Amino acid sequence: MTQGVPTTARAHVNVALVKYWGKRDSRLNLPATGSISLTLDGLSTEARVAFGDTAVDRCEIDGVAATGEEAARVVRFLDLLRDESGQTARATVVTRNTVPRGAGLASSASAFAALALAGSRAAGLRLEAPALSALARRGSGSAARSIFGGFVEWRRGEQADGRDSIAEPLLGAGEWDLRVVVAITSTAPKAISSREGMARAATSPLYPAWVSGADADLAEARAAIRARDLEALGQVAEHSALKMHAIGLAARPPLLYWRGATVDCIHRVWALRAEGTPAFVTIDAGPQVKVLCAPSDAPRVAAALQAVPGVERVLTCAPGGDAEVLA
Ligand code: 2P0
Repeated sequence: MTQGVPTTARAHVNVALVKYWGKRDSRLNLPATGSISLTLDGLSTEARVAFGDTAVDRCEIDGVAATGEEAARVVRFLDLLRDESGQTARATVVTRNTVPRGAGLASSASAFAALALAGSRAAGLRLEAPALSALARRGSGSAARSIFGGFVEWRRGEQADGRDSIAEPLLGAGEWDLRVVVAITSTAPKAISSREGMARAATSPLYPAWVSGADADLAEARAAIRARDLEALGQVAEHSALKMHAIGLAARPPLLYWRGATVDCIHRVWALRAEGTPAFVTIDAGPQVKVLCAPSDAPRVAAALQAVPGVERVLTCAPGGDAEVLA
C-alpha cells in the first residue's frame, strides 16, 4: 500500500442537458441511459480527507457532524476507498459547500466528485480521470460527470461491473461560453430524493419510451455541442427535462417536483423566446428552473426570472472547470 497524505479537493456541480433518470444497477449506480451535462462554476464542494487520525470514520458537512443516511453514505464510500487502496485506517472527512444543500442543485455530484479525488489521494491511490469518474459514480451517479469541466458525456456502458460506465469531456469549459441562470423557487429540502424518484420512474408507463429515446437525444445534444449551436442544444435539453418530469406525473405513486413558481418560470422563459431571446429551460429533481442562454442575454434572463412571484433568488453560472486537488 502506498502511504497517502491528507488531501483537499474541489469539484463543481453539473447540470444535465440530457438527463440521467433511472438505473440498470442501483448498487453500482449504473444508469439506464447515457447523459450529457455542463459543469458550473461557482457552485462547488471542497472536501478534505485524512486517514489514520481517528478511531472511527467521522464526517462533517458545512460545520455540522453528518448523521443518519448522509453519514452512512460517506462511510460506504470510505469502505470502497479502503477496498480499492488496501488502506485500513478510519478517516476524517470535512466538506464545505457553496451550494444550498438539498435544494435541487445537485450537491451530491460535487460532493462525491470532490470526495473521490481527495479520498483516493489520501488513501494513497493516484487515479487517472476515467478511474476517478467510475469511483465518483459509486458515491452518486451524477458525480461521475463532475470530475470534468465543461460539457461532459457519461456513457451508459454495457459491462455488468460498470467499468465502461464513465464520463468523458466533450468540450472544455473555455471552449464554448454559455450561461446557466438558476431561479431558486425553494431552498426547503426536497421530500423525494433523486434515488427514490428514479425508483418511482421505473413504474411509469412512459419509462420505456424514455429509455428508447435516449440515444437520439444524446446524438442531437452531442452534435449541437460540437457545432456550438445554442438553439439546437437548448431545444433538446428542454425536451429531455420535460420528458423526465412527464415520467413522474404518470408514475405510481405520482411524482411532481414543481411548484407554482416553477411553472411560471417556464412560461416566462417561453415568452422571452417568443420575443427573440434564445433561452431554454431545464429542471432537475427539485423545483428550481435552470435556463441555458448566451452570456450577453444572461442579465435579461436573470431580471425576468427575478420578477416572477415566488422566485427567492437568481444565480448566474458560467462553465466550470475540472475537479482539482487544492492541497
Ligand atoms: C441528472 N439527476 O442527470 C439527473 C437529472 C437529477 C435529475 O443525477 O442515486 O444524485 O446518487 O445516482 O446522481 C441526481 O441523481 O442520483 C441526478 P444517485 P444522483 O443530473
